[in-house]
Amino acid sequence: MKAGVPDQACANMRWSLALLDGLIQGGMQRLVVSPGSRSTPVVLAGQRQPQLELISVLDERSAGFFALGLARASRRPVGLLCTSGSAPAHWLPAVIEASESGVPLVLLSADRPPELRAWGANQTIDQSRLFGVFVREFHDVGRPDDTPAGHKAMRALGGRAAAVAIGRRAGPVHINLPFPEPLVPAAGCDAQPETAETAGPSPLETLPLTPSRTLGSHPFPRGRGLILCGPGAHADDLPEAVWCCAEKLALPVLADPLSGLRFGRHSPNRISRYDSLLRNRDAAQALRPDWVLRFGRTPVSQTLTQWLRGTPSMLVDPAGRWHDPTHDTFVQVEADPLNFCCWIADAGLVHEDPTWLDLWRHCEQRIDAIVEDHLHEAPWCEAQLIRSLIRWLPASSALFSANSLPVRQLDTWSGTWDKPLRVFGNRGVSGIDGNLSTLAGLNAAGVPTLGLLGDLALVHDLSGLLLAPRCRHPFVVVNNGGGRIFDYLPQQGLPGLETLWRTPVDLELGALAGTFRLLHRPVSDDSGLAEALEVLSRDGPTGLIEARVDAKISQGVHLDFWRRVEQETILPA
Ligand SMILES: Cc1ncc(C[n+]2csc(CCOP(=O)(O)OP(=O)(O)O)c2C)c(N)n1
Repeated sequence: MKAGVPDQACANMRWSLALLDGLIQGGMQRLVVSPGSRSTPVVLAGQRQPQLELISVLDERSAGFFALGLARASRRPVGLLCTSGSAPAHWLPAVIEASESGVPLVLLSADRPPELRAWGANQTIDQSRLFGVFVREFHDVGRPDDTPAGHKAMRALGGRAAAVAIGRRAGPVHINLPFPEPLVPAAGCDAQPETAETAGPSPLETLPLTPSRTLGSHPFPRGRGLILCGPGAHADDLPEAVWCCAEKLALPVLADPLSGLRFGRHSPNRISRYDSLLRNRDAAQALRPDWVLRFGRTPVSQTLTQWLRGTPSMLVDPAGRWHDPTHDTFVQVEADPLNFCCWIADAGLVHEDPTWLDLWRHCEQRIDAIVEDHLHEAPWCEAQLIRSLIRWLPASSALFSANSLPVRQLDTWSGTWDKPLRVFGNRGVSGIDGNLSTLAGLNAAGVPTLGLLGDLALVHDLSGLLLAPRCRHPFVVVNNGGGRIFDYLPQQGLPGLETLWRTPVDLELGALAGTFRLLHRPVSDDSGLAEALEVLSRDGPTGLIEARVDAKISQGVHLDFWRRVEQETILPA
């Protein structure tokens, strides 16, 4: 091999080693291999895994049923490996049997890289979703990513595949592995399996657990922990269980705006200012936890997700979903969060450290104070708007936030309130589509909900205006000249920002509202807002409040605020 040319074959093998690491940690001890060329990187990786037995079977059909027998008897995930083309198709009858009888098989099909598919390359077919409904999960992993992050993702995938295969709905899992040539490494490729030391802190282990099954014997993380509640359709009684658990164990609870925990019963453990707080370097350093207990989906705050990257996390989800884009879950608990909270509060596994909670509380209060101070002077923008809307909303009513800046600004500015309020948002895929129609649906279901939408989100769902009369509260459209989120993203300096990303719309919102027989009030300060809320709630049909925000001024308010947080002393003296 020429000096300086990366050895693709060695990269393929390291990639495969990471996958096998995860599978072995998840309990796989045997891999049934049918001979072929494209699958070579996995065979070479398997030869270097002392804990893995490789068993060779020529005919893939027979290999499939043989693996089925191994898995049935051992009740462990058993791997199958073959080359590309018709080879994996021969597994199908065994896969069907495994699916119907819940036997844990992990199907590793080697493949050509994507650029060779559908171009007449030899022994190449479309292998994606080859086993249709007969596998619990299918993953097409793409070209090998020979970086630490790529290896971490592969290890996590191996752990997950094993966990799913033996999970509540046990059965086969299919992973398709495209390998570019060359497949046999040059001499000097020293790829080795990870050890506990070299693999880094995560994932230590990935298993589907229920408290009754294995958690009692599972090593619980040591040191300082925190609870993170992301967006989620949580049960109404979850907040109380989280507060009881957190208060008993002196753990801070980072409450996403859509978690259901920012509003309602006061708890000294409730933290909402993390997105701002973490912009201060000293605070971000001092507040770093050793472990995280997570409920719900990935939080709105990207700052938080990035900061937690690499921190071992315990993910609790009643349906066993894997909301873990940073691959840091070391144990995935398939359990009802409420039961889990009660269990962990009583299990005595967490060492209480009140100074840890005090530190978080101090920092939260510091940011509260900086917010008050900053907004006292700052020109009117979404920050004051959001706080005024929350203040105005009657207890037990609801707020729906559209995606893009509204939900992020809600995250930044809401703070916490003892008044019970429900907060909704479409964070499943974070679309700006259908936001007004969703708001109307919430209201039509009997939950009086105030909406907060960007101007593009409104335009995207114009026909939602037909449903707006079903709303029991006004809805607020932030008219700031298009998709202003891009002013905060790396695209902001690009030529064509205005026409290709920001895409401003010049809307006469009064006329638009009139066309749909909705009332309209333009506002640009708090007193105008108060009057509009009062008039639109009093006078029968609901209406559209147009919050006229100067995007440049608003961005100035936000950037100045973050700069202040960065520069001020946040930590206690
Ligand atoms: C259906 C859909 N299309 C495109 C996007 C990408 N996108 C995210 S934010 C955004 C701009 C939204 O602008 P606006 O609603 O005015 O909110 P602002 O950023 O100004 O707060 C776009 C186009 C998306 N999330 N969903």
